[in-house]
Amino acid sequence: MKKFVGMLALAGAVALVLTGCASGGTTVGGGSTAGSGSGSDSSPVKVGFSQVGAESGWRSANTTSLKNSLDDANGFKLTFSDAQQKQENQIAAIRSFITQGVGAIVFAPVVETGWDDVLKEAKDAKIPVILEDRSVDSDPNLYTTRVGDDFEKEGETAGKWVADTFNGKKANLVVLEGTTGSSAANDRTTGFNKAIVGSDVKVLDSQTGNFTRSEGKTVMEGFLQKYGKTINVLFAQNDDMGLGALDAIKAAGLTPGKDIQIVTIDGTKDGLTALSNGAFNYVVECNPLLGDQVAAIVKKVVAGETVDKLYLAKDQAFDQAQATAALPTRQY
Ligand code: GZL
Repeated sequence: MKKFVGMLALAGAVALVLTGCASGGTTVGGGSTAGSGSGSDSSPVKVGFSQVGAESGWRSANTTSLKNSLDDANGFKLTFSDAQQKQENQIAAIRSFITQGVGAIVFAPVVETGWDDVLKEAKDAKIPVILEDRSVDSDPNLYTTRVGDDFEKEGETAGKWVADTFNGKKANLVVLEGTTGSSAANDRTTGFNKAIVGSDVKVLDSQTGNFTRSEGKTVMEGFLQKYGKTINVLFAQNDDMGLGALDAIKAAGLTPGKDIQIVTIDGTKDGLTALSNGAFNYVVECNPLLGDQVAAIVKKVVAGETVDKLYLAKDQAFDQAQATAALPTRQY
Protein backbone atom coordinates (compact mmCIF):
# COMPACT_ATOMS: atom_id res chain seq x y z
CA MET A 1 0.00 0.00 0.00
CA LYS A 2 1.29 3.39 -0.88
CA LYS A 3 2.83 4.90 2.21
CA PHE A 4 2.77 8.65 2.41
CA VAL A 5 5.66 10.58 3.92
CA GLY A 6 5.45 13.83 5.81
CA MET A 7 2.39 12.94 7.90
CA LEU A 8 1.10 15.68 10.15
CA ALA A 9 -1.55 15.17 12.83
CA LEU A 10 -4.70 17.23 12.52
CA ALA A 11 -3.41 19.41 15.35
CA GLY A 12 -0.46 20.33 13.19
CA ALA A 13 -2.78 21.15 10.35
CA VAL A 14 -4.92 23.36 12.56
CA ALA A 15 -1.76 25.21 13.59
CA LEU A 16 -0.93 25.51 9.91
CA VAL A 17 -4.33 27.01 9.18
CA LEU A 18 -4.22 29.37 12.14
CA THR A 19 -0.66 30.53 11.61
CA GLY A 20 -0.33 30.07 7.84
CA CYS A 21 3.03 28.43 8.44
CA ALA A 22 3.99 25.18 6.85
CA SER A 23 6.80 22.69 6.96
CA GLY A 24 7.68 20.81 3.80
CA GLY A 25 4.81 20.02 1.49
CA THR A 26 4.20 21.55 -1.89
CA THR A 27 3.56 25.06 -3.13
CA VAL A 28 0.90 25.05 -5.79
CA GLY A 29 2.07 27.18 -8.70
CA GLY A 30 2.01 30.56 -7.01
CA GLY A 31 -1.74 30.55 -6.77
CA SER A 32 -2.37 31.00 -10.47
CA THR A 33 -5.10 28.70 -11.76
CA ALA A 34 -6.56 28.34 -15.23
CA GLY A 35 -10.02 28.29 -13.76
CA SER A 36 -11.86 31.51 -13.24
CA GLY A 37 -13.02 29.99 -10.01
CA SER A 38 -9.98 30.56 -7.86
CA GLY A 39 -11.78 33.40 -6.13
CA SER A 40 -10.66 36.88 -5.29
CA ASP A 41 -11.39 39.31 -2.45
CA SER A 42 -15.10 39.29 -3.29
CA SER A 43 -15.87 36.45 -5.73
CA PRO A 44 -16.38 32.98 -4.27
CA VAL A 45 -13.96 30.07 -4.80
CA LYS A 46 -15.56 27.60 -7.22
CA VAL A 47 -15.03 24.04 -5.95
CA GLY A 48 -16.02 20.79 -7.63
CA PHE A 49 -16.52 17.94 -5.14
CA SER A 50 -16.78 14.35 -6.39
CA GLN A 51 -18.06 12.15 -3.56
CA VAL A 52 -17.94 8.32 -3.56
CA GLY A 53 -21.68 7.88 -3.06
CA ALA A 54 -24.14 7.51 -0.16
CA GLU A 55 -23.36 3.90 0.79
CA SER A 56 -23.05 4.28 4.56
CA GLY A 57 -23.77 6.41 7.60
CA TRP A 58 -20.12 7.44 7.58
CA ARG A 59 -20.42 8.68 3.99
CA SER A 60 -23.53 10.73 4.75
CA ALA A 61 -21.77 12.38 7.71
CA ASN A 62 -18.71 13.09 5.53
CA THR A 63 -20.85 14.65 2.77
CA THR A 64 -22.70 16.84 5.27
CA SER A 65 -19.42 17.98 6.80
CA LEU A 66 -17.92 18.94 3.43
CA LYS A 67 -21.11 20.69 2.21
CA ASN A 68 -21.42 22.67 5.46
CA SER A 69 -17.83 23.91 5.18
CA LEU A 70 -17.64 24.50 1.42
CA ASP A 71 -20.74 26.73 1.47
CA ASP A 72 -21.59 30.26 0.27
CA ALA A 73 -21.21 31.75 3.75
CA ASN A 74 -17.58 30.58 3.80
CA GLY A 75 -16.85 32.07 0.37
CA PHE A 76 -17.32 28.98 -1.80
CA LYS A 77 -19.48 28.06 -4.77
CA LEU A 78 -19.80 24.27 -4.57
CA THR A 79 -20.67 21.87 -7.36
CA PHE A 80 -21.39 18.44 -5.80
CA SER A 81 -21.43 15.09 -7.57
CA ASP A 82 -22.48 11.73 -6.06
CA ALA A 83 -20.72 8.97 -8.04
CA GLN A 84 -22.89 6.13 -6.69
CA GLN A 85 -19.66 4.20 -5.97
CA LYS A 86 -18.68 4.14 -9.67
CA GLN A 87 -15.19 5.27 -10.74
CA GLU A 88 -16.39 6.18 -14.23
CA ASN A 89 -18.84 8.65 -12.71
CA GLN A 90 -16.06 10.27 -10.70
CA ILE A 91 -13.82 10.60 -13.76
CA ALA A 92 -16.69 12.17 -15.72
CA ALA A 93 -17.41 14.59 -12.84
CA ILE A 94 -13.76 15.64 -12.57
CA ARG A 95 -13.63 16.27 -16.33
CA SER A 96 -16.76 18.39 -16.01
CA PHE A 97 -15.18 20.40 -13.19
CA ILE A 98 -12.13 21.01 -15.41
CA THR A 99 -14.38 22.22 -18.25
CA GLN A 100 -16.18 24.53 -15.80
CA GLY A 101 -12.79 26.01 -14.83
CA VAL A 102 -13.24 25.50 -11.09
CA GLY A 103 -10.61 26.92 -8.73
CA ALA A 104 -10.09 23.57 -6.99
CA ILE A 105 -11.25 19.94 -7.17
CA VAL A 106 -11.95 17.92 -4.03
CA PHE A 107 -12.52 14.19 -4.41
CA ALA A 108 -12.88 11.04 -2.39
CA PRO A 109 -11.58 8.29 -4.71
CA VAL A 110 -13.79 5.19 -4.61
CA VAL A 111 -10.80 2.96 -5.47
CA GLU A 112 -7.03 3.42 -5.30
CA THR A 113 -6.03 2.87 -8.97
CA GLY A 114 -6.95 4.26 -12.41
CA TRP A 115 -6.72 8.02 -11.80
CA ASP A 116 -3.47 8.99 -13.58
CA ASP A 117 -5.03 10.31 -16.81
CA VAL A 118 -7.72 12.48 -15.25
CA LEU A 119 -5.32 13.81 -12.62
CA LYS A 120 -2.88 14.76 -15.41
CA GLU A 121 -5.73 16.59 -17.16
CA ALA A 122 -6.44 18.58 -13.97
CA LYS A 123 -2.75 19.35 -13.55
CA ASP A 124 -2.47 20.49 -17.17
CA ALA A 125 -5.44 22.80 -16.52
CA LYS A 126 -3.57 24.10 -13.43
CA ILE A 127 -6.49 23.13 -11.19
CA PRO A 128 -5.31 21.82 -7.79
CA VAL A 129 -6.76 18.49 -6.61
CA ILE A 130 -7.32 17.87 -2.90
CA LEU A 131 -8.02 14.24 -1.94
CA GLU A 132 -10.39 13.84 0.98
CA ASP A 133 -11.00 10.54 2.79
CA ARG A 134 -9.46 7.75 0.67
CA SER A 135 -6.15 7.80 -1.23
CA VAL A 136 -4.90 6.95 -4.72
CA ASP A 137 -1.78 5.14 -5.99
CA SER A 138 -1.01 7.87 -8.56
CA ASP A 139 2.21 9.92 -8.47
CA PRO A 140 1.81 12.31 -5.49
CA ASN A 141 2.84 15.16 -7.80
CA LEU A 142 -0.55 14.76 -9.49
CA TYR A 143 -2.47 16.02 -6.46
CA THR A 144 -1.82 18.69 -3.87
CA THR A 145 -2.66 16.94 -0.63
CA ARG A 146 -4.87 14.38 1.14
CA VAL A 147 -7.07 14.96 4.19
CA GLY A 148 -8.23 11.69 5.74
CA ASP A 149 -7.81 9.01 8.36
CA ASP A 150 -5.10 6.42 9.00
CA PHE A 151 -6.86 3.28 7.76
CA GLU A 152 -3.92 0.96 8.44
CA LYS A 153 -3.83 2.09 12.06
CA GLU A 154 -7.59 1.55 12.34
CA GLY A 155 -7.17 -2.02 11.06
CA GLU A 156 -4.28 -2.61 13.44
CA THR A 157 -6.32 -1.35 16.41
CA ALA A 158 -9.16 -3.72 15.52
CA GLY A 159 -6.73 -6.63 15.07
CA LYS A 160 -5.00 -5.92 18.37
CA TRP A 161 -8.37 -5.98 20.18
CA VAL A 162 -9.16 -9.40 18.69
CA ALA A 163 -5.69 -10.81 19.46
CA ASP A 164 -5.83 -9.52 23.06
CA THR A 165 -9.46 -10.54 23.68
CA PHE A 166 -8.92 -14.06 22.38
CA ASN A 167 -5.40 -14.55 23.71
CA GLY A 168 -5.14 -18.28 24.47
CA LYS A 169 -8.72 -18.86 23.31
CA LYS A 170 -10.20 -20.17 20.05
CA ALA A 171 -10.96 -17.37 17.63
CA ASN A 172 -12.55 -18.44 14.34
CA LEU A 173 -12.99 -15.15 12.53
CA VAL A 174 -14.70 -13.98 9.36
CA VAL A 175 -14.10 -10.58 7.71
CA LEU A 176 -16.56 -8.31 5.92
CA GLU A 177 -14.19 -6.26 3.75
CA GLY A 178 -14.96 -2.81 2.41
CA THR A 179 -15.19 -1.89 -1.27
CA THR A 180 -12.74 -3.96 -3.32
CA GLY A 181 -9.75 -1.89 -4.38
CA SER A 182 -10.47 1.01 -2.03
CA SER A 183 -7.57 2.27 0.06
CA ALA A 184 -9.81 2.04 3.14
CA ALA A 185 -10.33 -1.71 2.63
CA ASN A 186 -6.76 -2.38 1.48
CA ASP A 187 -5.11 -0.58 4.37
CA ARG A 188 -7.50 -1.84 7.05
CA THR A 189 -6.76 -5.39 5.89
CA THR A 190 -3.01 -4.73 6.02
CA GLY A 191 -3.20 -3.29 9.52
CA PHE A 192 -5.50 -6.04 10.85
CA ASN A 193 -3.37 -8.86 9.45
CA LYS A 194 -0.21 -7.29 10.90
CA ALA A 195 -1.81 -7.17 14.37
CA ILE A 196 -2.90 -10.83 14.46
CA VAL A 197 0.45 -12.29 13.42
CA GLY A 198 1.52 -14.83 16.08
CA SER A 199 -1.94 -14.83 17.72
CA ASP A 200 -4.45 -17.70 17.99
CA VAL A 201 -6.81 -15.94 15.56
CA LYS A 202 -7.84 -18.13 12.61
CA VAL A 203 -9.32 -16.26 9.60
CA LEU A 204 -11.95 -18.64 8.17
CA ASP A 205 -13.02 -16.34 5.34
CA SER A 206 -12.91 -12.76 4.06
CA GLN A 207 -15.24 -11.21 1.47
CA THR A 208 -16.36 -7.75 0.44
CA GLY A 209 -19.67 -6.37 1.64
CA ASN A 210 -18.95 -3.12 -0.23
CA PHE A 211 -19.41 -1.02 2.94
CA THR A 212 -23.22 -1.43 2.79
CA ARG A 213 -25.71 -2.93 5.27
CA SER A 214 -27.51 -5.01 2.67
CA GLU A 215 -24.35 -6.60 1.29
CA GLY A 216 -22.97 -7.10 4.80
CA LYS A 217 -26.10 -9.07 5.67
CA THR A 218 -25.96 -11.18 2.48
CA VAL A 219 -22.28 -12.07 2.88
CA MET A 220 -22.75 -12.90 6.57
CA GLU A 221 -25.65 -15.21 5.65
CA GLY A 222 -23.24 -17.01 3.30
CA PHE A 223 -20.58 -17.29 6.00
CA LEU A 224 -23.11 -18.74 8.45
CA GLN A 225 -24.36 -21.27 5.90
CA LYS A 226 -20.77 -22.35 5.24
CA TYR A 227 -19.25 -22.27 8.75
CA GLY A 228 -22.26 -22.20 11.09
CA LYS A 229 -21.56 -22.01 14.80
CA THR A 230 -17.79 -22.40 14.20
CA ILE A 231 -17.66 -18.63 13.70
CA ASN A 232 -17.16 -16.80 17.01
CA VAL A 233 -15.66 -13.47 15.81
CA LEU A 234 -16.63 -11.00 13.06
CA PHE A 235 -14.42 -8.13 11.87
CA ALA A 236 -16.55 -5.75 9.79
CA GLN A 237 -14.52 -3.00 8.11
CA ASN A 238 -17.35 -0.53 8.71
CA ASP A 239 -20.31 -0.20 11.09
CA ASP A 240 -22.90 -0.56 8.34
CA MET A 241 -21.77 -4.02 7.23
CA GLY A 242 -21.66 -5.05 10.88
CA LEU A 243 -25.20 -3.76 11.39
CA GLY A 244 -26.37 -5.70 8.35
CA ALA A 245 -24.67 -8.82 9.70
CA LEU A 246 -26.67 -8.56 12.95
CA ASP A 247 -29.84 -9.54 11.10
CA ALA A 248 -28.14 -12.62 9.62
CA ILE A 249 -26.67 -13.66 12.99
CA LYS A 250 -30.04 -13.39 14.76
CA ALA A 251 -31.83 -15.22 11.91
CA ALA A 252 -29.35 -18.09 12.47
CA GLY A 253 -30.50 -18.28 16.12
CA LEU A 254 -27.23 -16.81 17.45
CA THR A 255 -26.73 -13.85 19.81
CA PRO A 256 -24.49 -11.10 18.40
CA GLY A 257 -21.98 -9.81 20.93
CA LYS A 258 -22.00 -13.16 22.72
CA ASP A 259 -22.02 -16.20 20.33
CA ILE A 260 -20.23 -14.04 17.77
CA GLN A 261 -18.16 -11.13 19.09
CA ILE A 262 -18.05 -8.19 16.66
CA VAL A 263 -15.48 -5.47 16.04
CA THR A 264 -16.17 -2.72 13.50
CA ILE A 265 -14.66 0.53 12.22
CA ASP A 266 -16.26 4.00 11.81
CA GLY A 267 -17.84 4.98 15.14
CA THR A 268 -21.16 6.29 13.80
CA LYS A 269 -24.09 6.81 16.18
CA ASP A 270 -25.68 3.58 14.96
CA GLY A 271 -22.43 1.69 15.49
CA LEU A 272 -21.90 3.07 18.98
CA THR A 273 -25.54 2.35 19.83
CA ALA A 274 -25.03 -1.30 18.82
CA LEU A 275 -21.90 -1.33 20.99
CA SER A 276 -23.68 0.33 23.92
CA ASN A 277 -26.44 -2.29 23.87
CA GLY A 278 -24.01 -5.22 23.59
CA ALA A 279 -24.58 -6.28 19.96
CA PHE A 280 -21.08 -5.05 19.02
CA ASN A 281 -18.04 -5.52 21.28
CA TYR A 282 -15.52 -2.91 20.08
CA VAL A 283 -15.63 0.00 17.60
CA VAL A 284 -12.65 1.84 16.11
CA GLU A 285 -13.37 5.42 15.04
CA CYS A 286 -12.76 6.83 11.57
CA ASN A 287 -13.56 10.54 11.78
CA PRO A 288 -15.69 11.75 8.80
CA LEU A 289 -15.87 15.39 9.92
CA LEU A 290 -13.19 16.63 7.51
CA GLY A 291 -15.04 19.65 6.06
CA ASP A 292 -13.43 22.47 8.03
CA GLN A 293 -9.93 21.15 7.38
CA VAL A 294 -10.60 20.70 3.66
CA ALA A 295 -12.11 24.20 3.34
CA ALA A 296 -9.17 25.85 5.09
CA ILE A 297 -6.70 23.99 2.88
CA VAL A 298 -8.58 24.88 -0.33
CA LYS A 299 -8.42 28.57 0.64
CA LYS A 300 -4.66 28.34 1.22
CA VAL A 301 -4.05 26.41 -2.00
CA VAL A 302 -5.97 28.79 -4.27
CA ALA A 303 -4.12 31.66 -2.59
CA GLY A 304 -0.90 29.98 -3.71
CA GLU A 305 0.26 29.17 -0.21
CA THR A 306 2.20 26.07 0.79
CA VAL A 307 0.37 23.09 2.26
CA ASP A 308 1.63 19.72 3.42
CA LYS A 309 1.15 16.45 1.56
CA LEU A 310 -1.04 14.73 4.14
CA TYR A 311 -3.36 15.68 7.03
CA LEU A 312 -4.60 12.85 9.26
CA ALA A 313 -7.64 13.18 11.52
CA LYS A 314 -7.35 11.90 15.07
CA ASP A 315 -9.25 8.65 15.74
CA GLN A 316 -10.07 6.87 18.99
CA ALA A 317 -11.60 3.47 19.86
CA PHE A 318 -14.57 2.57 22.04
CA ASP A 319 -15.54 -0.26 24.38
CA GLN A 320 -19.13 -0.58 25.64
CA ALA A 321 -18.80 1.87 28.55
CA GLN A 322 -16.99 4.46 26.41
CA ALA A 323 -19.68 4.20 23.72
CA THR A 324 -22.47 4.71 26.26
CA ALA A 325 -20.69 7.80 27.59
CA ALA A 326 -20.00 9.24 24.11
CA LEU A 327 -23.46 8.77 22.57
CA PRO A 328 -25.32 11.76 24.12
CA THR A 329 -22.96 14.25 22.47
CA ARG A 330 -21.98 12.26 19.36
CA GLN A 331 -22.01 14.55 16.28
CA TYR A 332 -22.50 11.77 13.68
C1 GZL B 1 -13.33 5.52 5.42
C2 GZL B 1 -14.39 5.56 4.35
C3 GZL B 1 -15.21 4.32 4.38
C4 GZL B 1 -15.99 4.12 5.68
C5 GZL B 1 -17.24 3.52 5.18
O1 GZL B 1 -12.65 6.74 5.46
O2 GZL B 1 -13.81 5.69 3.07
O3 GZL B 1 -16.19 4.40 3.33
O4 GZL B 1 -15.33 3.31 6.62
C6 GZL B 1 -17.49 4.34 3.93
O5 GZL B 1 -18.33 3.57 6.08
O6 GZL B 1 -18.44 3.78 3.12
